[in-house]
Amino acid sequence: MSISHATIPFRSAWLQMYFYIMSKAEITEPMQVSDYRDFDPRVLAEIKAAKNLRLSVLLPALNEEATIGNIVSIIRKDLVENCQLVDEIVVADNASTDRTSQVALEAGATVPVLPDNIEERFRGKGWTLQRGVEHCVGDIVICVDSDIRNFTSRFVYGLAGPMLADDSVAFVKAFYRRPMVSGKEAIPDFGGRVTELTARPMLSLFYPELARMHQPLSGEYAFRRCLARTLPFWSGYGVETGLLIHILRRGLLGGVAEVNMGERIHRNRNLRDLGRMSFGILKTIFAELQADGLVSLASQIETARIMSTDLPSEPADEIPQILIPAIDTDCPGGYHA
Ligand SMILES: Nc1nc2c(ncn2[C@@H]2O[C@H](COP(=O)(O)OP(=O)(O)O)[C@@H](O)[C@H]2O)c(=O)[nH]1
Ligand SMILES: [Mg+2]
Repeated sequence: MSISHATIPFRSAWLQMYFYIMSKAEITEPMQVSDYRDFDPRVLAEIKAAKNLRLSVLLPALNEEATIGNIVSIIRKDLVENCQLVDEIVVADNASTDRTSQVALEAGATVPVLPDNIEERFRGKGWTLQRGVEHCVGDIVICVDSDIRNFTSRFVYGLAGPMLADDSVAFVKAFYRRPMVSGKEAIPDFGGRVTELTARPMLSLFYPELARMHQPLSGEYAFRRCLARTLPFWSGYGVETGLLIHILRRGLLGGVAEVNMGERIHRNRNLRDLGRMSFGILKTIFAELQADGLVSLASQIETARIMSTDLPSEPADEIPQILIPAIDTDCPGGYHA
């Protein structure tokens, strides 16, 4: 059958409309949302065994001796000894100067020596996490921040739940209520300032699918290891934002699920620290926007953060950050970098 010339533009217009509708469908399609209470760790351990999968917990840590021991001990007791959901607990210690490594080892974690493969100024949270991923042997890797004060094993089995229940889920993100704790006082819903004042407005402007997520910056998430190994990692604070943008760009948002963890309390930072974090996240988003061709900057952006109190003669606050390439370009799970 011959196709008349007249039908070609007609067909491509329909195709364009189809792709337009499909791209909008991805935007409006709500993400799969569950609650940690939907899952029972013993049942999950059975599913994991039946599917012949292994599960790693990865805890990035920088000077967390106050909380890391408790977190590792709870995971060991609840999810290694009481049921065999977790196969390894890896603490990626970013050259802590306190007893983080010793405490983690004593509590039963593996603490690999991280390689000396990058300039020291780029060894931030993202670099630490990616080095941890490189070490993990599990088919599923569950990342959990190690400064959580109200930690229970729900943070681990809650994230494992959607992944074990549904083979098409490749990335699971935690969300929670975030009180701000000061001394003995807890102010409800005052945490998450960088999320609401920096990340969400920027994501709303440029990546609305991600702005709809409950907690795009949460430090607790699970991925299939082969996906984690084919994603690039921003070396510092932009790591969570960058991972989501790369997942979106690769058309994998349909494999993302969210899980409600109730309430999470961690170390609340002062405004100066939150400003540094916001600066890092803004730099990440601008770099990704340029890569997506969504903005084009006429000149190089500044690399240092300036405070109103800084004198012109003082060195500005450098917040170095680079995008570290993926560990692998390809993986058997079908994710291609
Ligand atoms: N800030 C920071 N945290 C790191 C680094 N390496 C590992 N981490 C760990 O990353 C997690 C999140 O860091 P945190 O400062 O609490 O970030 P926040 O929760 O976004 O305020 C914690 O478990 C840190 O110990 C690093 O170089 N800088
Ligand atoms: Mg924290």
